[in-house]
Amino acid sequence: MPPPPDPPLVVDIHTHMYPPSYIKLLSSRTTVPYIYQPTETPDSDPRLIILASDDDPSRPKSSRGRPVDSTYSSFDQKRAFMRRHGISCSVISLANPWLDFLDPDTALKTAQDINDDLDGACAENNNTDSPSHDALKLYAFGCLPLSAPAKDIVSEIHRLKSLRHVTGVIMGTTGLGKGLDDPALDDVYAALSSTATLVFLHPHYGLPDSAFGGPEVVAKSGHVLPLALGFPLETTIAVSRMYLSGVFDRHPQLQFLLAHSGGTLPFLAGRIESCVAHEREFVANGGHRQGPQRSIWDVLHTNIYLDAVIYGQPGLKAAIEAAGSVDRVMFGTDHPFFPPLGNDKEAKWLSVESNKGAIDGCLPEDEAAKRKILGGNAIRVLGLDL
Ligand code: 5CU
Ligand code: ZN
Repeated sequence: MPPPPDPPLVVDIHTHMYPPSYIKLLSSRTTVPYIYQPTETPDSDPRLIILASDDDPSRPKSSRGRPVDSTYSSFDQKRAFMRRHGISCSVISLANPWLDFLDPDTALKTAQDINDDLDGACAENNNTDSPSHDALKLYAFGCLPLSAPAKDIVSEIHRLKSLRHVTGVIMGTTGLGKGLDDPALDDVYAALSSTATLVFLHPHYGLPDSAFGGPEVVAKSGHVLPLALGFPLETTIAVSRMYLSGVFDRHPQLQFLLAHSGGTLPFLAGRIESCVAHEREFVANGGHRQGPQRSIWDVLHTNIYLDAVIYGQPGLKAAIEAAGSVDRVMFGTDHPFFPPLGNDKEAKWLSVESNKGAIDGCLPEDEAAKRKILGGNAIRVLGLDL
């Protein structure tokens, strides 16, 4: 009998942290995004108030947003989570809203400090000479000072190449403030392309409350509407705008990894393609505007990777299909968001189990494909040394 195969290497490419320096920054603020330490109950966890809908003035601050405990900032807790779920390597990223809210003057220095902190923490973790070293590996996506002048953003993109444990960047959908189809981003896209820097695109702003019937309707189900629908649609709209405005025509080398399996893009790509083919505004159909030059499927298969953070088989099947192959989909957990809500501190996280379950369910007979999604693709694409 052949020996049983080694267990797959599991790499988590969607796992966040607010490093201690960032917690300090949020704690120093009183407007969104901010961290509120309840003074009335000093022993309770501080509150994380980062979404516009979190800051509901009809509620006391001590119950706005969500509790933010040490899982958000502790590397020990990250490792404990990895051990519990059989994760060999995590590519950590600053969680939303990154540095979008900073003054242009402070953005570059803050980004440099946070990126150095993340790289340093990964280096310390991965140091095999350290007495506390274990087999778990950490890498990071850096953050960009997007409110700073474009030249500073470009300089940080280049500097990040010298940080050994930084394997790409995370960013939101606002770009320089006007979205990712803003022509002013061309120098940034050129720098990302020329340095072969992978961009992990992640939502934060969702949709306005009015899309859901107003703030009263949103409040009735807490975070469900903004997170379940607002986040994925934000990603879908951002990438569709990039596509329609020709970003991928002008920058054919760009590489984006889309959070939450690309929102609804895998499901809607065919409809986008059809609407483009019938749009009279576009030159190809007799109009005056250039319109996208490439098929959206070509962009999906060449410029885009999708994470597997979709919590179910139908969504994951659509992601694999839209990505064009199992080679362009990567496992993630979204830790520390969506923690178990019971008292069992050792409980497995539903988010991890449902994402792993979807991979097993979609590819029941294909061990090689499962291994690619669980870790092989991340190792190859991000050049991880595991
Ligand atoms: O679903 C997610 O990715 C998240 C996230 O990253 N940040 C957040 O505030 N909620 C959910
Ligand atoms: Zn996330």
